[in-house]
Amino acid sequence: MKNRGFGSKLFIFVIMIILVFGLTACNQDTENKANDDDHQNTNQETGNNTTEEEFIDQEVYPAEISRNGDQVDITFYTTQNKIEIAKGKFYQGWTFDGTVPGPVLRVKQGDNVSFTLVNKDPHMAHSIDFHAAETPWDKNYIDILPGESYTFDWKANVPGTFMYHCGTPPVIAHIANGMYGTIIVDPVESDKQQVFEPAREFVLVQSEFYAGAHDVDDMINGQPQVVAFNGKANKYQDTPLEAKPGELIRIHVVNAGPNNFSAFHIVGTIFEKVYLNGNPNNVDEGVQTVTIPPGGSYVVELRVPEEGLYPMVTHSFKDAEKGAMGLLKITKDAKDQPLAP
Ligand SMILES: [Cu+2]
Repeated sequence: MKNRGFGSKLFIFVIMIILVFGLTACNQDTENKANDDDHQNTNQETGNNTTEEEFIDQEVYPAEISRNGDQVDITFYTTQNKIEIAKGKFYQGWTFDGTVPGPVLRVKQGDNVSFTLVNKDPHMAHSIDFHAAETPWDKNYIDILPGESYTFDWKANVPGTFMYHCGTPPVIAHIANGMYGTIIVDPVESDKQQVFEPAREFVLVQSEFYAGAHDVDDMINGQPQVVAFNGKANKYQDTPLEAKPGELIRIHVVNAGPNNFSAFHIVGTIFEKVYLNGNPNNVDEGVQTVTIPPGGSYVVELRVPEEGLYPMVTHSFKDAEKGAMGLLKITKDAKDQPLAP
């Protein structure tokens, strides 16, 4: 009897819980519906039938870079900015200096780098991790709180093309939201090491964008919405990278990830030489495709004899279809372009 009494009380209690939660959920549905209606009304008023999203778009502070002999001083500013990751598709970027990827840095082997990170993002901590540096993580790759800054020094001992990124947890989000870039450490010639011959150079950073800046679960378990070279899907379809027939082309390819490997390939060409991590000693010849892990890089060199269009892709075509595709245009009239146009 006692047990049955307890059982029926429990039954009533459970029913009440279900009713309360059911009603709350209904209320939320109604509220969400109301918000959706508001949104649609706003959109109808503006004649815009796409969903308006609120983006944080802070003032941009360009990076400061100065050199005195072999001393290089670099200051980066972290901010949140509205970025365009595909034609007409916007995303809440977390950025170094307002751009995704962040600025391309270029130093010489042997340089002393003094790096300052100023966190202008009022909402969260950020940090820096240079793959080109050898320095203690717990001392220098520390979280910088909003409004604060931190300076540390390191020496560029190893030549190559390296990734840098924000390393604040969850790292996957700080990378997926845009906090990464390229630092090139140009090699110094010695009896053990060659330097690269002059070439027309470009930097391409492959990366993925997921459902939203705060959807960490999708970054971990989902599939990217966009995969891009240099921050925007199909960026070089309408404005290709350009080079002249027969000239040496060197492309520094960094894979920022955060998750997918890149299988970098240029249709209609064979890489004359490829350099793992961009170190001139790590050379292979006559290569069709290079495998670049997240956090890794390859420098590829090629010469293209014939004028025409040559698509640059990741040969992992699910990601090429999501935007990791662009054109290399070989033309006698090739114009000068920046490293990462
Ligand atoms: Cu960050």
